[in-house]
Amino acid sequence: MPTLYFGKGTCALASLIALEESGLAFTAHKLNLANGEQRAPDYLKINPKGRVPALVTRRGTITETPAILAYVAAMAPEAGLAPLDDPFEFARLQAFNSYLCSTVHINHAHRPRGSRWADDPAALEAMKAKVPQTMAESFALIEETMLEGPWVMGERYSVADPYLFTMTGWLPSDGVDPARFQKVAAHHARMLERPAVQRALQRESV
Ligand SMILES: N[C@@H](CCC(=O)N[C@@H](CS)C(=O)NCC(=O)O)C(=O)O
Repeated sequence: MPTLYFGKGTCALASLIALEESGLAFTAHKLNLANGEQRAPDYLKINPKGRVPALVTRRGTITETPAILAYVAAMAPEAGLAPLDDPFEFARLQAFNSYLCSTVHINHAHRPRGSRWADDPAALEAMKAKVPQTMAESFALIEETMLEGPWVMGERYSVADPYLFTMTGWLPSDGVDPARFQKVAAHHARMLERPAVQRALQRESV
């Protein structure tokens, strides 16, 4: 049975929701990131990157959210979480998830994790100050050109939806009002109605 290592309020929520949606049996192990548990020697043996999520399977550990989401979808084809039989549609799904991972998440990280890129206090402040702008620009692009509705990929729910839901949840703390983006806000509300999302949020909160 796979084990997902996650932390509250992190990008690992997307993987947690996907696992809940998949119907696969899994266990979830919560790390306290504020206490630095992601850098504890035992966890670094699991994921030398010192980050969450990490999905431990009997064949080895998978890191990086888009990879975990694609793996979960492929391991549970009956759940229909990705267009596995259509290479073009699958590539579109991966393009969306890659954008969240490589651009939106990095925009966000400039607020709480600026020390990855600079030590100068003025540079750290400048990075933080830019986050409302970069997050809003990315979400405007998602709203206008990517989110088809009602789900990211149109009528078909996929693993892109928990990932978007997770990043939308970061907007208020990044200084962006989600209500500015009508489709994104409606998507977030729709996601909150799903039992799998509620179960994942419950796992985060205990
Ligand atoms: N590219 C990775 C990013 C993973 C990542 O940065 N996770 C954050 C939480 S959202 C983390 O573990 N941060 C802990 C730290 O930086 O110490 C992914 O998409 O899975």
